Amino acid sequence: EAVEYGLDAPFEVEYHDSVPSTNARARDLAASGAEDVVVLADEQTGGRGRLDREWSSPSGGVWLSLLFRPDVPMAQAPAFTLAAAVAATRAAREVGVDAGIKWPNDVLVESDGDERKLVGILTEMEGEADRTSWIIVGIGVNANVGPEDLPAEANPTSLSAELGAPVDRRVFTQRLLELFEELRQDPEAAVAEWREYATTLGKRVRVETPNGVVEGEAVDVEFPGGLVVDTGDERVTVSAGDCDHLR
Ligand code: BTX
Repeated sequence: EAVEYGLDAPFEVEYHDSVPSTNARARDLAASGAEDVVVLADEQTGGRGRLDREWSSPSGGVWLSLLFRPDVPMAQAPAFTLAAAVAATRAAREVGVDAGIKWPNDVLVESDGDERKLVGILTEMEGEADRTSWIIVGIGVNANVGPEDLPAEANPTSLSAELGAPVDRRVFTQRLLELFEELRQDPEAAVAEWREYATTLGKRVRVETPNGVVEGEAVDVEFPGGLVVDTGDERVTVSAGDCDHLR
């Protein structure tokens, strides 16, 4: 099912029927000086998650990467990951899928304690401490894909599986980009909005950080991307960048 995107997006759109990875393509574009581009694909043959994990990207999904050059220090970059999670959650809710965010970057559908993964987000960046050269926010939405085409061990779901019918990917993608555009103008507000959709707050978490394990109740998020954990003795802020594993 090829898609005629014809998006009216706040970004220049580069569409591929099939590409190894939209993030990799966006990195090439970044190296050639581009900005405000969205690379979009129907299928990825080498989609990537964090830590070089595979991200399965069959035809029918919304696999996209946004390349932009925000005028912020690199330390603020995690806020754009949270903004992307908020945009994806809102777009999913607008089509009727009750998504929530598991800190920092998983968008899930939760029911009866079962968490099904709907969206993955991978942010890459380059620059110096006080100046960001570019940021690439890769967003992978399982839109019109059957869960049987996704890795079962990840407990995946898709918009079409939740709704029992396919979504219009052009409309969904357009809305996702509009929402992200709005949120990226005000990353502090995006982080504040993140709280509304968080499935993590109020829960016990165990975060593996480079400085050891932090365990306690997740009580808040802080700009640009910290999760505040109450360990019982103290409040510790762990950064989105440090966290690979949240339980
Ligand atoms: P992550 O490291 O949090 O999650 C990767 C893990 O998720 C995999 O190890 C696997 O268990 C599971 N998984 C793989 N594919 C899927 C899927 N389609 N649905 C649900 N679970 C899955 C998350 O990384 C970040 C993913 C970003 C993907 C986008 S797509 C556009 C852009 N291009 C690219 O190569 N990556 C990004």
